[in-house]
Amino acid sequence: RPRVLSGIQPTAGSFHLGNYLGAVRQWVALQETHDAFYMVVDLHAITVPQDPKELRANTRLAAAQLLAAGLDPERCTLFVQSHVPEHAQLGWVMNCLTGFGEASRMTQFKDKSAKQGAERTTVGLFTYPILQVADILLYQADAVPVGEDQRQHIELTRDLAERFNTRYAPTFTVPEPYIVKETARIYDLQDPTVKMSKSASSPKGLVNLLDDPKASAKKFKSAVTDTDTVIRYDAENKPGVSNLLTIYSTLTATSVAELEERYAGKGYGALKTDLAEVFVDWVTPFRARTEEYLDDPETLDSVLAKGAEKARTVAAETLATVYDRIGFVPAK
Ligand code: AQP
Repeated sequence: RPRVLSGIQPTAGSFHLGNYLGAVRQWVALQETHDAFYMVVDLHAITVPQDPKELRANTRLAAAQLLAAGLDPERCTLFVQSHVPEHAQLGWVMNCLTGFGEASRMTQFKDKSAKQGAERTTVGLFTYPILQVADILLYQADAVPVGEDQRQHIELTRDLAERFNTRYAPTFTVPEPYIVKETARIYDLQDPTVKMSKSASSPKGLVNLLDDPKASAKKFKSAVTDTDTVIRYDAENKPGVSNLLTIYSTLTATSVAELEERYAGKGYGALKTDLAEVFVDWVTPFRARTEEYLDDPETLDSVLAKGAEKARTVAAETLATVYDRIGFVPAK
């Protein structure tokens, strides 16, 4: 089976609809066909300040949401990044293989550091994509299911894998991004030209899965569309309606063409009200399942411990090969 690896940050507590449709949904499907490794990336979370209590709670909450979304520990390996020390170890090696200029070109860093200001930006945030490279290469992943915003980091991963393979000896699988075109970028409901994001979206534009479903329904009903009235997918000229059609289509497994037909002659109001209902129907059991996993932290922790054990077997083998190729003396 080909292997996939991906991760999600535990920073915000609740996942948002962009995280789910752009990434997690694909993770659930891929566990059926791939040898799948998924992790909660707590090491990445501390690139910005975290309250210790919240970080711990949010890490368990992220794992609970992944299980509620449909990850099955019998079908995939689910773990917490900091439980596998090889991530930080290979991360260092990758730091030493990356050019400063090369790292400086990462647009996500540029955006985030510009927003935070130089004083508050950590070196960790700067090297974040390089740790991500290590995350992926440790598992010899063939593909990395992510949203469009991560494409540049996967390109960096490919470059560094090839660099190491050329400089030392073929060691790493060079991974491909796995980006599902239709849901690669879910947009802010209030500003459908920017991606839905926990840090950049206005509260009204961001749909958090664990928020009160009634409040989320309201956000769909007041989503920004356009002055035209036709319900038609046209990402360029009608980004708001197109975003709603994408979300509707994915949550109900109905094609966009079918939705266009169903809503021919109807107004935006009907589409928004129906989508609000579709979302509430989907999210209500999701929230209940998340609660159930959270109510039993012992089981949750033991799922994560088992996952870490499985992950470490793979990660340790890769790291040992890397250390050997570099010329480190083996620890006897
Ligand atoms: N709007 C989106 N559309 C599609 N996919 C998205 N992802 C994030 N936003 C969208 C994908 O979600 C996965 C997990 O990403 P993360 O844990 O790194 O979260 P993030 O990218 O930090 O989430 P935000 O909301 O985008 O955070 P900020 O605002 O801090 O940048 C990834 O696969 C990502 O592509």
